[in-house]
Amino acid sequence: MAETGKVENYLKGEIKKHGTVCLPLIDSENSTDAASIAKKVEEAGASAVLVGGSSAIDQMELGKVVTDIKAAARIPVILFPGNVTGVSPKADAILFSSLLNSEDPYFITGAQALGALAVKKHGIEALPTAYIIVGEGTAAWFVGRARGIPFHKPNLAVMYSLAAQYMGMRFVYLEAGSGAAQSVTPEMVAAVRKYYDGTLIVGGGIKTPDAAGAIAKAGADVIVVGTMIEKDGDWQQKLSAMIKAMRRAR
Ligand code: 1GP
Repeated sequence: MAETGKVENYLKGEIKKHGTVCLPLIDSENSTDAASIAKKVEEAGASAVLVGGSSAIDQMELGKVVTDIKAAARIPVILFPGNVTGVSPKADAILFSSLLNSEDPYFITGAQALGALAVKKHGIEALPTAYIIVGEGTAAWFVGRARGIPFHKPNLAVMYSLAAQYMGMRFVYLEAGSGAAQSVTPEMVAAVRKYYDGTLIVGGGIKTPDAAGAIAKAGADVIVVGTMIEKDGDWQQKLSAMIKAMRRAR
């Protein structure tokens, strides 16, 4: 069995130090200036950057975004692939994810088999992740053919998360989807936290310090913030307030 790698150990250290950490998501399709965004998120206190998106398919663009971020910031770059096209050589790690509640085996094991050798060849550290989609109507839900877990059914998320743990997945990502009108509820996060022993990532629709604080308090180890960074001009201060709220919460 392979030992846990550098990025995983680094993340564990960050979580130990801060309680809940923030991984901002830079969408390789929508970011015109990934380097300056990465610098700003690093200054605001982010622990690493996620790069990807459920409908990102342009690998040249992705490669450029990863290279630009690496040149501008010191925090690790972690790929967040929506498909095999989400693998890119210069990244430090990848959320090697199985969309557990997809109805299409392609998103559970198919894309993973197709992408695995590229991950190996480029020496990217794989972080074994159960990707679980909550709610519906988002791009991740649509593209991944997910049977979204209803927001008010925390037990279903617990079942999937515990199954993920028993299958050896050291990360669970509860995803409401980018730009979701509603984020995963603190009740669902708390229910999963009670049973799941690995690193718990929560994302989708988290836009305010209060929302981030409540999810952190419920037991999220990592909070992903995407849309807030892409759209709002004055986002750096807001992100820094969200990160402070996460750290205070635990
Ligand atoms: C999406 O969870 C991430 O995959 C981030 O969501 O864009 O809504 O912050 P937002």
